[in-house]
Amino acid sequence: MFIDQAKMELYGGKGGDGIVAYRRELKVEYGGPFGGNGGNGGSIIFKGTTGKTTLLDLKYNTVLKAQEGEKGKNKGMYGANAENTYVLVPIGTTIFDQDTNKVIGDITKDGQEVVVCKGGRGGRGNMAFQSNSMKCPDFCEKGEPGEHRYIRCELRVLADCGLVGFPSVGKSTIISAVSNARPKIAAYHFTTLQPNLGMVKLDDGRDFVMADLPGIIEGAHNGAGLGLEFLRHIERCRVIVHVIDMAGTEGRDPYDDYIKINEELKSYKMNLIKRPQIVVANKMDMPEAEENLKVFKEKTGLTDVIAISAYTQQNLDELKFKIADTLETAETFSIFEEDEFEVREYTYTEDEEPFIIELQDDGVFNVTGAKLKRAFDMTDFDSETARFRFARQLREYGLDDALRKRGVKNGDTVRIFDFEFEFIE
Ligand SMILES: Nc1nc2c(ncn2[C@@H]2O[C@H](COP(=O)(O)OP(=O)(O)OP(=O)(O)O)[C@@H](O)[C@H]2O)c(=O)[nH]1
Ligand SMILES: [Mg+2]
Repeated sequence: MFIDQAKMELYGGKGGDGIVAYRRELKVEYGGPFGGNGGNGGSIIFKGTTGKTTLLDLKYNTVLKAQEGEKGKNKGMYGANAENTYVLVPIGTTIFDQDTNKVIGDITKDGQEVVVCKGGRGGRGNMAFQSNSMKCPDFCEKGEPGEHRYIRCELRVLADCGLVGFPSVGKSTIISAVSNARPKIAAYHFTTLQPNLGMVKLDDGRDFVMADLPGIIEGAHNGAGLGLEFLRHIERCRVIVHVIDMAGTEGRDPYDDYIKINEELKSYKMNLIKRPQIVVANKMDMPEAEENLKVFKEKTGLTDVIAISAYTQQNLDELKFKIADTLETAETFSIFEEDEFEVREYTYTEDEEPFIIELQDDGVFNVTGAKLKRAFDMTDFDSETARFRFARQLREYGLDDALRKRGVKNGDTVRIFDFEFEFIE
């Protein structure tokens, strides 16, 4: 089964918790803190491979969780960092953030890696908090939670050129005549339901990848037939090979077909009509073809139409050379603009609000915010010292002042995630 879209929910691994421990050595007189840091949680990394051609595997693994970091250990030893989780995807896979629609990564090379969901940092053990002012800390940090995100993967085959045209014009016959690809060929429409790639090798040593694409019909850019699904696969092709049934089998009019397909290419979002296009007149073995080609050239004004018969394998070399030559000067491009990629910041900038205060209907002041959540999640509320430290962090962030400004008075209730407390001046 060919699957070229998949949605997933990803969880980066939580960092391991730090621990509280003390020195208990025979010859060390005053035992100090000795609890080590937790290990970092595993990240989820997508990696391109030539060994895959569809996103089928992702369909069965819609929720993925990376491993947690190991807890810190005694004697100041760090917990082990968790292994990263790798997801192998075919070349040509784009990973989008489902919430923002931004591109997280576009995989166009074998072995290319994209960190899609980061694991959390390990929490610090009590040894890490030792300082001149705090000789023996009795608290530790919990591991940072990993990222959580919803993503969407889309596959657009990576080929140098793509065969485009109405159904049954002979696209699959052409690719099987010039490359190692062996797609199904038949006299009914939409024989090809998925893109097939073939490697075309020339006698002069050049080679390129050709994609046999499913047939396009009028209105495809609006989703007619199998429309957009297929047009998407043309996006990465640097050269478009426009195939026309010059015999006009099934009562087709070659000129009409040519105009309609170009209309679709023009209407599709990437303005595919601007790509270098090679026009191929196929089925030239048929009696009507010669006359039709003459009329076609007159009507279009085109002079360099490549006339072939895929069936009797006529003139295929000319076609191969024409494609190879055109590819030499065709632009290479990224199909995404720079501003379509997400810009990630793992450290918070100075001016970002560390928290948001909202007065709720029940009279409680609710405090939320990404930075605050992180500090909250990493606090071990069982430890009194850790609780004090959290309170101090809040003061450093300026929460006290902000609450006062927001009109919080002595005795009012303030809620921070799961915790409620009374505001006391
Ligand atoms: N006479 C003749 N018939 C051809 C030629 N090329 C293809 N055909 C026939 O045209 C029919 C359709 O060929 P396909 O290669 O399956 O066409 P396609 O464009 O891939 O069609 P879809 O996959 O449905 O879009 C088959 O019956 C082929 O044998 C040719 O050069 N001459
Ligand atoms: Mg086909």
